[in-house]
Amino acid sequence: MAKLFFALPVKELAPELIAWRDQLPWPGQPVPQANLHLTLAFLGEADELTTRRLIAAVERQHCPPLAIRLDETGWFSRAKAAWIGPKEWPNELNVLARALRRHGEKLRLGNGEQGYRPHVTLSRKAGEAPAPLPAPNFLLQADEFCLYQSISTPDGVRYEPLACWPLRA
Ligand code: 3AM
Repeated sequence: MAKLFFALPVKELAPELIAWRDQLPWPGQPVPQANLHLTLAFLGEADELTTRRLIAAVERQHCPPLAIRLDETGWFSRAKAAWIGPKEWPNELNVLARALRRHGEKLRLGNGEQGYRPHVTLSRKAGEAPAPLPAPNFLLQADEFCLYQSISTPDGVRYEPLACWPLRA
């Protein structure tokens, strides 16, 4: 079994986000640079056959490249995750996230959550929200999305891309 989720990789922007976070009194335990991503859909545990079926189904998924401005911070109090995210975002991002969630649901994957709030988690175990100022201003230009496997190791969690698909106009 593999613990799966779809996300946009953050890639070139990741070092900038880390440098920005690390010069602030940011709450919680910092997420390592290699783990930064913008989740599209959480799928949970899947066996190998289901994973292969999911990858085959997603081949036909279409989405244009996405430009997402990360211009606010936030905090999920229950998950204790402090994040950076967009105030507004292209509707194509909602459409892609919903389509990927549905691909999962057809294979009985996912957690049934309906709402979607794009964000890049910068720390976990955060007991309070990050300060709203200084407001961030980064542009995430996404040209692909990936299916990731979440792997627990003695050094913490690691996310391994199993398959990626281009975002094309
Ligand atoms: O980086 P974020 O927080 O957006 O929070 C987990 C992380 O997303 C989320 O999946 C991503 C990779 O682990 N996640 C983990 N367990 C989850 C669950 N049960 C979950 N999201 C929803 N329900």
